[in-house]
Amino acid sequence: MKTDSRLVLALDETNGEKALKVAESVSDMVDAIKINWPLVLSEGPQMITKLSEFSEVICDFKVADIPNTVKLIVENAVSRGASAVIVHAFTGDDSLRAAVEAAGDAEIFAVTEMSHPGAKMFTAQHAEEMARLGVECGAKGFIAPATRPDRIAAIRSVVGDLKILSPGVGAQGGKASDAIKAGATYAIVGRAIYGAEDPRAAAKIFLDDIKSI
Ligand code: OMP
Repeated sequence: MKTDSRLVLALDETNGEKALKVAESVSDMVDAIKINWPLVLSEGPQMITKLSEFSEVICDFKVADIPNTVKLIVENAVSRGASAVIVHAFTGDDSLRAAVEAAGDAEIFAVTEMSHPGAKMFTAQHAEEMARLGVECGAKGFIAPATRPDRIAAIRSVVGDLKILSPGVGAQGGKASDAIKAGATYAIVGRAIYGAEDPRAAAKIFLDDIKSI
């Protein structure tokens, strides 16, 4: 995945036509488009292939299952054109290794600490451990919260040069430049871009913020 703009669009728009319109309008401004269950359940997994025609696609399926099921999901996503798949790390080493193996040349990104307040109950308490496990198992990137930049810095100290993708920018209150300054490789932005009246103008605001560092 390129690191030109360091911005990733979280395309959780559930109307396929609108989603494609937003994606096309900002595809030259983002390094990747992240697709999650809302769009896949509304418009079908063929959205992965459609979007992959003009952007790298990250399948944010937060896979959390036994190794065989993880393998089947990751293989399917990659065969449809995904460049990366997001999986949970709390499932342990066997499931993580199965994901990495199934991904082949595509990348596996592992969730460490989530961005919402409830994350403090469980994922935050084991975030560094999960990041360490992800490194050992071959994950190429990690999800860490833009809502708590100090936690991005903590995860950065564990994962070395590997990628960190930070959601929670915009609608959840985080700031892209703060996340990047703390060590994120990419800031992930959803509603604040796809929900804006002019998604391209909205994306430009985040790009300018990142460039201001
Ligand atoms: P907005 O809050 O609309 O910017 O969207 C954030 C996107 O990032 C959504 O697709 C979330 O599912 C995703 N996300 C989080 O918000 N927090 C996390 O801890 C992890 C993710 C993720 O894995 O991308």
